[in-house]
Amino acid sequence: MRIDIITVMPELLESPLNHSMMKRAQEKGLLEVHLHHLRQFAINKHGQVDDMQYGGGAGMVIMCEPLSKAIESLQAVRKYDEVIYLTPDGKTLNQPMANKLSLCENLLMICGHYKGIDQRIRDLYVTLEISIGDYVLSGGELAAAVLVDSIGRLIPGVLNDETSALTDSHQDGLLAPPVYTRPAEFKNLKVPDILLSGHFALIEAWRHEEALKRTAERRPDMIS
Ligand code: 6GU
Repeated sequence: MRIDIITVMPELLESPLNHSMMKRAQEKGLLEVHLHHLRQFAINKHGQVDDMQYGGGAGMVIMCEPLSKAIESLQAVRKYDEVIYLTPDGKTLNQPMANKLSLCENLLMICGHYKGIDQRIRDLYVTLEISIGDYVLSGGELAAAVLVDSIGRLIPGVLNDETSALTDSHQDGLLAPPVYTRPAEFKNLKVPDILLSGHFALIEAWRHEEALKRTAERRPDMIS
């Protein structure tokens, strides 16, 4: 998969995308992430990419011209499965959306900043608007990093144990059960006996039971 990201703050994306799992995905050649600085497409030599909003009100808006140039220069080279705008008024990201996007070949992501981007860019180019939750971030970059991570780890071959994404919280509509590692006893707290029993079928049944219990307690909204 190839992901192109247009941003005014590429620095905010560099570290999260170049460590851990996303680093491995890229080293394995399974994921390519290309950052594009919107300033390259500024309207003047001062590097201007934003302006005051029509109708008045505080906050700058990212202008049509630089964004349109950036988007069209990328679309001239390849066809994108989705042009995604990261915005708090988008569709809230969930696991089914990440699963679906992980099957794409080419994604283009646009990070807003300040008050956002001119509505006409959304009307003309954007095919999908995504929010990562009901709270406000200073810009779309951290949200884009979250989105790339949630998608990138699902690309076949990225995770070490390919089955492990299947047992994530949310992947089967339930929260994940508790997990334990050595030692078998820590500060008087014991690992549940069943996990030491070696009975794989019983262990799976226990895990399912714990997942149900945890989901019912913490996220009753997820139990239909
Ligand atoms: Cl995608 N952008 C911003 N600026 N804030 C957010 C968000 C996105 N998702 C949740 N809050």
